[in-house]
Amino acid sequence: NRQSNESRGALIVLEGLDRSGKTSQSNRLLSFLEGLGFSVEAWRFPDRNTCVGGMISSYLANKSELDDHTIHLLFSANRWEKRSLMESKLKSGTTLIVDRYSYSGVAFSSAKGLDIEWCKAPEIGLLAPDLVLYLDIPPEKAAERGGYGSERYEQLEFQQKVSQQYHILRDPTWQIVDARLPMEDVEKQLKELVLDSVTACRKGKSLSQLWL
Ligand code: Z5A
Repeated sequence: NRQSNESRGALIVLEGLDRSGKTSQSNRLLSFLEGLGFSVEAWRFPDRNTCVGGMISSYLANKSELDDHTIHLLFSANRWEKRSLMESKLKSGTTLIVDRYSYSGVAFSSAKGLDIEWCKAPEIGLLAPDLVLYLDIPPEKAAERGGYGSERYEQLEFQQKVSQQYHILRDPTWQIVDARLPMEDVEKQLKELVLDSVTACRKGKSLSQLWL
């Protein structure tokens, strides 16, 4: 219905390798949009606060072992359990800045060798982002930033494979931003892109679904 579309929020997703700056930039975008008077929330996946999120968190911390397919489906389930809340927030006019989404799910699992189409399948029907911001950084450069932590996947060799999978997933609608630039320069570019997207959604751009 046109009236609710006119005031809907935008679904904005930040993607990129570990240490590419997603968390820093999503905080800055949150403050920026709040400052302009928009209703906005910052979300992240995995959402470690749900039961499924707890299983994911334990896996990432190397406290449990799971088959690659199983953990893939848990990451997906973690998005599905937030889908209806996501839709109602967007329809009521709240913009969501989301740190990692389905593309992380597909990139990380296919980097382990799982079939990419199999990885996409459980993501079908999730809400499609209005804007994907890819923070582009060579894995070697990202590794220089503060060093990796001790979580699973935080290794250069694996991040190189993830980077290749992100390249396969990219489509022309993604906005690729050079994440090697100083934080303020990245922020400036992101702000412009986000403002355009928020404006388009307020003007009636309709919500769509992933991978369809
Ligand atoms: N995963 C998955 O397998 N399947 C899925 O479906 C999903 C995720 C959703 C958890 O991610 C892991 O789960 C992740 C993918 C996998 N594994 N890995 N790798 P997470 O969200 O908990 O962790 P992360 O995304 O990797 O977050 P991060 O380490 O916090 O990175 P970040 O958010 O991109 O970067 P940051 O915290 O903003 O910045 C990192 C450092 O760089 C920090 O010291 C900054 O001050 C510095 N920085 C940032 N920007 C700059 C610039 N421009 N210049 C210089 N220094 C900078």
